[in-house]
Amino acid sequence: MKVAVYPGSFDPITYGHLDIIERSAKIFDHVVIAVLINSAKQPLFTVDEREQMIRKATQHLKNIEVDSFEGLLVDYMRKRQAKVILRGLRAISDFEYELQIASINKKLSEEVETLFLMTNNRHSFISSSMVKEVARYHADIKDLVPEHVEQALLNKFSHHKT
Ligand code: COD
Repeated sequence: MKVAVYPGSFDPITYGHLDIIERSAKIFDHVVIAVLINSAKQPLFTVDEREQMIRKATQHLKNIEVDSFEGLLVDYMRKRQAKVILRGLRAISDFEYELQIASINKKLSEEVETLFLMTNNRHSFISSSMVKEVARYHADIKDLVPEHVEQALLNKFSHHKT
């Protein structure tokens, strides 16, 4: 069985992430979306909230699993007996960061390969941080995230008036 792991912060999941997930679900038998538990970072959504939002956004896909992990990604890969890390590439600015992560992971685990999918042009400008910034000021984000994610963002920022 061809298994891939798509790791990330997903704070929150966007249409950009979802596009990568839908396309990879056609290539692999099983895709694990792995949310990083990072105590050093201050995410907007808890890991549970992020997992739930991803589950809802991917409920139309049969071969998707949503999980979370703490520590090194290569250790999680070993635990899941998976060899392919999936990542998405948007602009050139992503390349340097992604090359660094892929190189470190290769150094830590020779058997792991990182596979990149190019962003869909329609979603190339979408990032979780940009979505949060826009939602904070109550601007329209309906083309950027699924409806339930939009609602969750509106709830988080409901106290914030521009
Ligand atoms: N179109 C296409 N791809 C997109 C889009 C879009 N619009 N938006 C995001 N993506 C891609 C990103 O480029 C990325 O590849 C992926 O989706 C996930 O993005 P994020 O922002 O949710 O996740 P990151 O980049 O914060 O994830 C970082 C990791 C969790 C993978 C990394 O920090 C990690 O592995 N940490 C564990 C510790 C570890 O092993 N460290 C050593 C390696 S750094």
